[in-house]
Amino acid sequence: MAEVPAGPRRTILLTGAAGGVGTLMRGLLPAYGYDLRLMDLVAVEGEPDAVVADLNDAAALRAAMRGVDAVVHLAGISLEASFEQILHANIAGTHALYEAARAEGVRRVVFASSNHAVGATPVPSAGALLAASAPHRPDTYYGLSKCFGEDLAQLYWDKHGIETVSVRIGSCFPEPTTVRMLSIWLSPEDCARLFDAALTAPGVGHTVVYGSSANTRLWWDLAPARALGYEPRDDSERFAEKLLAEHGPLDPANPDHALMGGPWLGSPPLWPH
Ligand code: NAI
Ligand code: 15L
Repeated sequence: MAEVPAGPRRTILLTGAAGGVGTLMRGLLPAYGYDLRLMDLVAVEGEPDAVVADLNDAAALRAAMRGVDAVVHLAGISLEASFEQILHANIAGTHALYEAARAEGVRRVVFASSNHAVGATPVPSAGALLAASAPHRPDTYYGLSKCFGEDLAQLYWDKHGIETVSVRIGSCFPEPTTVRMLSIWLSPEDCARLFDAALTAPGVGHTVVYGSSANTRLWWDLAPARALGYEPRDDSERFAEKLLAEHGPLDPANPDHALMGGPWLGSPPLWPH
């Protein structure tokens, strides 16, 4: 259970509130002292006050942004799609979000980036950890949109002084369901801890961190996230025996296992050309 901080509650705009992570965060973030203003393209179950609008609806987004202390930006297409779909939701949509933040004087964004921004990077050899400073290496148009979002965040810090923590989330689900996820699982509770750290750490400028629990089979350097005050408490290892029995270990000779993003780069394509 989170310790509710002393002091006034803060109001956060949560985009993508109807989605998987949004639903988990709606349950967890209020205990950290946040009041949530919700927004999504689709209705949010049980939340009649949620703003139902496309990110590209500038007037609706500005109204939703007005008066909030910070934004947790989850909205967008969360898997591979056509370039046109990704362009609209993730690239134009994230630009619209930063424009609304600038116009409304909101100074802190937590951006849901993804491991697929570096998904074409080979899985690190045993014991090695990939740095957050590793070059972008997207495995999909989706991953490319997260590279764009990170660079956009850097631009809005350098040009407009809006701070962002870009969290390259691994797999944030109640449980890991593949052997790959044993390395990149971010438990919902650790996700809330990480978002809280990203919302409260002072002087972040634009910081890129990996979003993972303290997994025994971790692939990533969590030091930049820990520097924000993130202290992960979960480890996927308790699921390892069952998942390894079901799927077998990762095989570096299998192209679907060789890259951090899993099979997303590989053939056959995940979307029609
Ligand atoms: P999700 O697909 O369940 O939720 C995304 C939400 O965004 C949906 O409710 C959808 O209606 C909304 N949305 C889509 N296009 C929109 C638009 N144009 N305007 C307004 N809302 C729009 O995705 P999930 O799993 O909850 O992920 C949340 C965010 O975290 C996404 O940005 C995803 O790329 C990122 N992420 C998630 C990971 C995970 O393990 N769940 C891993 C890495 C990144
Ligand atoms: C992501 O970026 C996706 O949004 C999520 O649905 C998972 O597929 C995750 O990456 C992953 O790599 O497991």
